[in-house]
Amino acid sequence: MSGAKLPEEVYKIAEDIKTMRIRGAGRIARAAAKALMIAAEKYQGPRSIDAFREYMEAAASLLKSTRPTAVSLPNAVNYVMRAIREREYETVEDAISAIIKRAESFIEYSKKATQRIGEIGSRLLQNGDRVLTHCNSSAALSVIIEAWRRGKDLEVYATETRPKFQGHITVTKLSEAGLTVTLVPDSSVRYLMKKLDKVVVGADTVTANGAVINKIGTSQIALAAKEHNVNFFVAAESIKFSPHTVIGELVKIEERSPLEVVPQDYLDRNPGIVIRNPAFDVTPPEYIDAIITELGVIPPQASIMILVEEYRREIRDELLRATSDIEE
Ligand code: RUB
Repeated sequence: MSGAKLPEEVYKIAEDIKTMRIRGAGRIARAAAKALMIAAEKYQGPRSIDAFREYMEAAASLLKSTRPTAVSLPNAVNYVMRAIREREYETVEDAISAIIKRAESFIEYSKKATQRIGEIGSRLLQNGDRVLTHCNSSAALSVIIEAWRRGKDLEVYATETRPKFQGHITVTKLSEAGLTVTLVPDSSVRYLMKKLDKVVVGADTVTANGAVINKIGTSQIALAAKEHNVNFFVAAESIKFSPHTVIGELVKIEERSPLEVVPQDYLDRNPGIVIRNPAFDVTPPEYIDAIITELGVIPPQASIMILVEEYRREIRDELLRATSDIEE
């Protein structure tokens, strides 16, 4: 054990992700990359590469443990950590700058990818469209806001997104950008669907078979959209695609505290009532018309192509890991 302690800022970012002060799969990923950068910059431990690696791996595990569902988090951490997992360095200083460089390039790529999704996805919206979005997704908002900037007059509906009300962030962002927006209860979606033209949502994880894991309630919206022949689009950067799912690994759905649903005194008064608070759900590919990525628009069934293109090495490692378990 190198013994070097992680800087306070790293614990703070980890805590902010856990408690959702930093939230949304893209922002979580960038915050994790930034935390690794800070950890590297502030390293005060022994000047041995092994000690530095051990210290950075501790930071990586801490960050990965904060929230379980968005694959953008481990993807970001693994992308940055590859700087020291796969290369040898003469000095700790060289290893530190390699981490910083990779973290910076990840953050820059991720921001540009969200912008590019807006440019690509804006073409899927038409003048006069009534568009519904759910929760608060930077990628989905990038599509809607870019379409509006390009002169398309849109009527936007946003769900409240109980229990954490991320829909309020969405309506504020849209109205600050100049759009007219209507906030609606989550339970009104099927009633309203007949008046809508398109749905655009984000993703926390996209699996190898094209299923999309996003904020709880997304799959109900997709179901209602299918019923009413309303296009259902997902906006997701390639960092949301999960290499683990290529070997059939299931995505863990986060269960959050009942206190996000009811106050403590309700729990105290009703000890016999169980409260569940699953934070995400799975929308099967059959309910999704297209996934808008920074690399282009794909049918969900083509998700494996993004994975093979972008995560070849991770997939190889996953397959090796899976078969070595069998051989043991
Ligand atoms: C956020 C959520 C968002 C995705 C995509 O959930 O489900 O739709 O993370 O967001 P939470 P983005 O609020 O629990 O983090 O496009 O910004 O990455």
